[in-house]
Amino acid sequence: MNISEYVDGILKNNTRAISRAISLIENEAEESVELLKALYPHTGNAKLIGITGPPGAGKSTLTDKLVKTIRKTGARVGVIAIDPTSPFTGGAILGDRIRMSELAVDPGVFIRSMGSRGQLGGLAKATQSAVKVLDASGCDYVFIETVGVGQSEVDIIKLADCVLLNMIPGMGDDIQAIKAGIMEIGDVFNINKCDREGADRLAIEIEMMLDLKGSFPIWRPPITRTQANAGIGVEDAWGQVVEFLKVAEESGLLNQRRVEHAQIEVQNILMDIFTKRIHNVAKDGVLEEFARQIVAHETDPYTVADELLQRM
Ligand SMILES: Nc1nc2c(ncn2[C@@H]2O[C@H](COP(=O)(O)OP(=O)(O)OP(=O)(O)O)[C@@H](O)[C@H]2O)c(=O)[nH]1
Ligand SMILES: [Mg+2]
Repeated sequence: MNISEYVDGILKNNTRAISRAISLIENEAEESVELLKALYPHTGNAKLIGITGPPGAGKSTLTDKLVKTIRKTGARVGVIAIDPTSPFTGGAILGDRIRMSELAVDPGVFIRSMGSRGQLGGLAKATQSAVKVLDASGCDYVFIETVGVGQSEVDIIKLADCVLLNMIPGMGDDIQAIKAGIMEIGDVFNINKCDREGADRLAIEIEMMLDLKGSFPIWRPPITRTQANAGIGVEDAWGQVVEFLKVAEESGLLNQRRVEHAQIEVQNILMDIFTKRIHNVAKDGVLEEFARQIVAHETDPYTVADELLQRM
């Protein structure tokens, strides 16, 4: 497929073209940049919803139910699940596939899981690009599911238009750890597994945390409650997401966020370009030779850095 065939296929919501385009992005194929440039004018319609929370909180189950709720309105949905790096969750990924298999046959839904890459900013950049493909293909909503632990996951979730933070009762001290990272970025706090004890207590803790954070001139994150596996409370949780998006759009918050996200995107792209250039200029033993000279005090690291910069 050449670039215009890709673009054509994606705009026509051709599943194969979409899949292959996302693979190009994941593999950092050279054509992917041309493709993304060509797709950009066709993006901007989809709302990007980040779903995060601790491992096993029911993120995938909730996403599955949310997608079914949205599909009743006829809107089209994309889902990108970021594979957790932890080997312990390996089984859950398989679980996701089975759980979401009903959705997989719905032509109005596209589901894709993406693997974590080692590179700094690499996964966030790849995710942002994959979202563009789905956006251009006509999705009205794109979900990104990540486990809310680790900086790279938080970095991805920060790129969403709306963050739905999924918590569970009885997390005990875990909530402290989670607070530090992702509590800051929730637009809607959902307490899932409300069939378990401790939902009221968790709700009080979240409210207290929000009180400490101070004033919310535009939007105070509401707390919703679900029992995702039974489909209970899902419509209400979605209702709050929709309400947030409406408020964010009308107040200019959404646009402001997207401006911030575009800045991060450009920085990630630049970082990537420079990382590759550094890698290129330092290969074939060039860097090692300079390192020997540094250790022998024939030169110094700063002079070498200047010299290599000239060659980039
Ligand atoms: N009791 C109870 N179990 C639930 C509820 N929602 C989901 N589960 C179960 O919790 C388990 C984990 O659900 P997942 O949806 O895979 O959770 P996840 O957050 O996506 O998990 P990871 O992606 O591995 O972090 C599954 O066995 C679900 O059936 C709920 O409301 N109550
Ligand atoms: Mg999951």
